[in-house]
Amino acid sequence: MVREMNGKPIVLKLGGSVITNKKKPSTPNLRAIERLANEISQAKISSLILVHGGGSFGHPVAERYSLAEGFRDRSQVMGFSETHRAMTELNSLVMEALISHNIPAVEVQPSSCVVTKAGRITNMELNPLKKMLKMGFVPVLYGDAVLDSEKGFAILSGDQLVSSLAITLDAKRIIMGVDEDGLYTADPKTDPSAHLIDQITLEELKSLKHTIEGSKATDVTGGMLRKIIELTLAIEQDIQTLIVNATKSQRVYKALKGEKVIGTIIKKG
Ligand code: IP8
Repeated sequence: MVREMNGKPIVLKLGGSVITNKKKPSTPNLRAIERLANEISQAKISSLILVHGGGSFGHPVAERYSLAEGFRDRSQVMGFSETHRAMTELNSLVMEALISHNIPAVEVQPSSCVVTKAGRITNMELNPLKKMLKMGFVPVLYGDAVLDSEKGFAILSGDQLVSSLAITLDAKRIIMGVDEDGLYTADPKTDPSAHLIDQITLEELKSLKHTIEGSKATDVTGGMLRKIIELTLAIEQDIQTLIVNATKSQRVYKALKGEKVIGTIIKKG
């Protein structure tokens, strides 16, 4: 009889800007990957799904071939292969670090198990992943180039994967490891009155979104908000989402353990 692990999974996203150097093409941040693998290992979570972003691996290649716009000409087919290859290259560095820290990680390639329609997931083969979780494995997914029933192909973000997996598998919570401390009331780089938000409801988030869009904020808030909007569907299902700075030591560890940590909690209400 095989012993099966139970409990709702935690879905952890490691942002591309955390695990790569976004300014240099195809440059991993090996120190960050190593430190995060150690934190994840120390946290000893019984049911965990990891998703990582593309950073300087997937994005520049996908952009060069305009993959996000869908199929237009044959040259993009090679671009699809190259984008996926760039992502598997980054993924193998993540896998190596996780396994060397004794985490039973197994990669799940989105390009092989997901189909989107106009960029949104419509089909995902989840049987192997569910079985992996039951057996105590840690499935590792990533943003990827995928086949799309309307556009030919699409770029599937890690954020959409996080939201979709959390809903389908009824996750305990979502942890978004990014390169900022959390959500701010305004852009902290340009507005001295900006402060970090500890907790926010979806309703409050909507009014914040208006403020920020109105003020044409830069990536610090605007980029983050776009990310959060992707997670709204999961939060609406009562899946608590926590944003933490994964570039800072012990934040992901504390978030995984459910300890008090600097960051932003987003709740349904
Ligand atoms: O960094 C996109 O994933 P993200 C991955 O989570 C690719 O947005 C292939 C560009």
